[in-house]
Amino acid sequence: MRQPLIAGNWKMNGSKSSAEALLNGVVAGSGGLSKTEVAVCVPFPYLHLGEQLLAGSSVRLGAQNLCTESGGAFTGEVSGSMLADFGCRYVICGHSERREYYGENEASIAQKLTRATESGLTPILCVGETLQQREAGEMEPVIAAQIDGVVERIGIEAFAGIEIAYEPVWAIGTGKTATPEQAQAVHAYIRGRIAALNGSIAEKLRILYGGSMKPGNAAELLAQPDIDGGLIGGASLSADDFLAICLAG
Ligand code: 3PY
Repeated sequence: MRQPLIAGNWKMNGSKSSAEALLNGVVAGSGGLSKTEVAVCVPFPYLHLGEQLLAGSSVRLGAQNLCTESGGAFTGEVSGSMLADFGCRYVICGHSERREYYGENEASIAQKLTRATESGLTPILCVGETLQQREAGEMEPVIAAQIDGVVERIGIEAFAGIEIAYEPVWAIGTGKTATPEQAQAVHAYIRGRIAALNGSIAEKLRILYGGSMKPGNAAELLAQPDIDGGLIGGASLSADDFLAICLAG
């Protein structure tokens, strides 16, 4: 039995005061959420606030990125151990926005996954196809390459400490959502790909759905057998919407 994980991905949104209000709102509403694990992945400058305001609650703190290196002369970068120092449990790796705008690829993502687990963090590895790839019938080979390119670098055993998020790029920030059946089919494909290498890791692996998950569609998506939670973009910026999704899990 996999406990659902609902993780908010705030992206580059908010201010000190809105972050404070949102963190307080999530904590205030999280009391009754024993069935679902809840996390918020905040921008780096708000990690300290997150550490302080989430203390004593069951809501976990996460970040949205980390450096490929563990420390040293890498101006502007943030290491896994720094994130751990601020009480982070999770870190998102390889989000499609980072693949598209910052040139992340399987080699750099694999390094980030290693740095994250070395620092005691649980990475959330994002995979997903573009609309063009889906329409060209390339969804499966694209997802397979994203998974295999990491597995061949870090080994399948590392997936015992990793969460995967399937985020169809065409559903990110567009308001379009994969239907529960479309999402379930890809989640089952991902689990099958991992199962071919290690059945027990695949069985325990949490595969989250991301891509315009909101209160209105969360229950149906989360009811699918291979959907083990959500990585929530826009809807995680409202405590009420985010908590409604957490309750649907
Ligand atoms: C979205 O739902 O927009 C996301 O990108 C979640 O990571």
